[in-house]
Amino acid sequence: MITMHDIIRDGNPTLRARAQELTFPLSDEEKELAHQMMEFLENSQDPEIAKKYRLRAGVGLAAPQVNVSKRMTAVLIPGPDDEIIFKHVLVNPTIISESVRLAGLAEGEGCLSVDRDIPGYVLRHQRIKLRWFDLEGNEHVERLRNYPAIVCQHEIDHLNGILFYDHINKKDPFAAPDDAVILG
Ligand code: SB7
Ligand code: NI
Repeated sequence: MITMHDIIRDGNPTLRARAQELTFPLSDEEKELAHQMMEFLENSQDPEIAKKYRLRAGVGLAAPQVNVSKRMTAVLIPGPDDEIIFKHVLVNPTIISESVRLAGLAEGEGCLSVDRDIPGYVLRHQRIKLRWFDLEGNEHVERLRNYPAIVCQHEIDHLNGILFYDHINKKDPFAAPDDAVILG
């Protein structure tokens, strides 16, 4: 299983590289990694398992974070009472279109690969149209907004060597356009 020991931290050059596209069919190793990444998210969101293995809770994990420079990321967004809002492994994800309007989390963002808290708004597109492939090579297209859109943009950034704090305004970390949506 993947634990915090497998997750590389800011400073490791893999986190700043552009990850490679995958080709289909995926290898058994690539499929196994995808399952392991999703299992990490499930474990990290289970209070007992997370406590036992000292996992930080995560809603996403990108392959470069486990030192695999490939364009694959797992996303698991839980909703209220055991509902699941979004659960997919995204292979070769791309944003086809995006809103001009921006959105950010009131609390800012964090990252399993960044061990310190960095305050400030990370403003991202409030709405995106996302295209990706599943493990079998089937194409998916979905429109996302607000939190799920933010998480997917954080993950796709990892595939491009970008970390959340790159987006924070250095002079005024909480500056935002008047029409930006700040999500409580
Ligand atoms: C807040 C947290 C995340 C995404 C967007 C806002 C995910 C944190 C876990 N990760 O480091 C995944 O890359
Ligand atoms: Ni991250």
